[in-house]
Amino acid sequence: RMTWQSYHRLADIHGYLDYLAQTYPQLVSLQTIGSSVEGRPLKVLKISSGSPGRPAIWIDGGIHAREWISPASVTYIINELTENQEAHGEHVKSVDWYILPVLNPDGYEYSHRVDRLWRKNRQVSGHCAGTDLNRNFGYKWGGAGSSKEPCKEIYAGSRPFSEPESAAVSNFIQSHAGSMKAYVSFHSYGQYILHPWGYVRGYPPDHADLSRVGHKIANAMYQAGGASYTVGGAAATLYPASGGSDDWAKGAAGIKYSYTIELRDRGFFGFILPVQYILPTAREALAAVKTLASEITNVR
Ligand code: 0X9
Ligand code: ZN
Repeated sequence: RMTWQSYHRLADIHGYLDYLAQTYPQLVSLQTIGSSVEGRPLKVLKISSGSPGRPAIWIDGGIHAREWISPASVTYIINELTENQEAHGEHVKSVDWYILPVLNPDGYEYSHRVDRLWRKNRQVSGHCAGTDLNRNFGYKWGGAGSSKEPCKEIYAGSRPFSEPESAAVSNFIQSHAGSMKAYVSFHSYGQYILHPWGYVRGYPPDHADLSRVGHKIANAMYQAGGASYTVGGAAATLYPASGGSDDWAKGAAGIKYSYTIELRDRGFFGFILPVQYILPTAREALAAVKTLASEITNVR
């Protein structure tokens, strides 16, 4: 049903999640954590093979509509952690995984139907549509690299968590705050492993840990798919941008290992990544989250 030889529409992705929940009820459960502006469900898949109280990892994809490789890679991760779990070792089984493959379903569908390069959600503000969900999180909201102008690509929204998509993610993660040990958001493009901070060119106190694990992730990704990823602070490496989900996960939710991973490529195809790159890129994404799992469980 699901393949990684083409980019799928939202209904296919959601249908695949429903199928997994029905097929593996002992391992997989599906929760709708909220609705988008246009009323589409925000579906989080939980993968858990054991008792409660274990460390958890949050993964999201598709914050930005046009970054199609992100939901494609996140659904590949889901496939491997469910239908092929035996191939991936103990650390994968000792973590609770919470995975939201399409955080911005309205934008994702709009990018399929109308405008391939659409980035934001589909909230209407005056004569323009769309809030940049990666400027709408409530940590250092409204600062550098965001805009108050609704027509801009980096419009931060009318207030922190003004958007139902970002608010739902924040409420859900906050309700699992104690167990959540890592936050990963998949974007494209550029081949970067970015850690906080994004709002300023500075680093949290445990910068050395974030950097060390970031380099481990980069090595694993290179082994898995052959692409090189650059590791660094988001603002220092890319550009300052406030109100990002990664900064919120670190600064407000207190999740130690918080990363934004910009998947392939380095700009030759950019957002319009040809389908033959889906599988190698998705293998890199899987290697990234497995590295995090082994790090937070100390199982090799
Ligand atoms: O600008 C963004 O939101 C991300 N890059 S993208 O090209 N996918 O739009 C980078 C976000 C990095 N994190 C923060 N600045 N907090
Ligand atoms: Zn993005």
